[in-house]
Amino acid sequence: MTRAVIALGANLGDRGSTLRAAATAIVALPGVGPIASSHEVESVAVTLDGPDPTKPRYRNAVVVVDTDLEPDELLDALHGIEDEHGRTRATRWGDRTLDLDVIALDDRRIDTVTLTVPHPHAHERAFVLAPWADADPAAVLPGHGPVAALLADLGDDTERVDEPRLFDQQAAAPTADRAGAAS
Ligand code: PH2
Ligand code: MG
Ligand code: MG
Repeated sequence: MTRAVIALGANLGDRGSTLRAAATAIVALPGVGPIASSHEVESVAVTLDGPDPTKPRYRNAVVVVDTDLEPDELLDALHGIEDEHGRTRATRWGDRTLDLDVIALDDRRIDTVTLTVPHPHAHERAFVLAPWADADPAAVLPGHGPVAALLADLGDDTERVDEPRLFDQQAAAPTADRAGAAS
């Protein structure tokens, strides 16, 4: 069983509905179960040239799940959910209806042509760190340290959206209960 951290993002369409539908679809995948989820946050679109206030703003969120899928199986399943929401892949870092990124898989390190874990840019993106710390205040980004501390160093430029968490089920302490289970 692997604990997986998945970042969700959208800046086109009904972004909130899309993020909630995607979270529901993720935990409905065979071999995937919910652990924790964040509220939604909003932030300016970051492009290859830096933050761009002329682009539609993003909604982002994070879900933490347990899975017995292999990393490539999980990635394929996430791409399937992106496709169901009309995701196109024309421009790198272009506007998108739904983006699902694997941020961490326990403390595993993966570097293949299709998947790099931990996500190489997670530590420099408040729109990943803020919802991750919200879903799991004790989370640690392997190789970088506690997520809450990374966010404090970086500065949080995201705004919390006044909506419930993406799903109801919430383990009391997503990281702590994992450590306890392993010892
Ligand atoms: N995702 C990107 C590019 N830029 N900007 C924000 N605010 N949020 C994102 O999720 C995001 C982005 C590429 O995946
Ligand atoms: Mg992304
Ligand atoms: Mg992506």
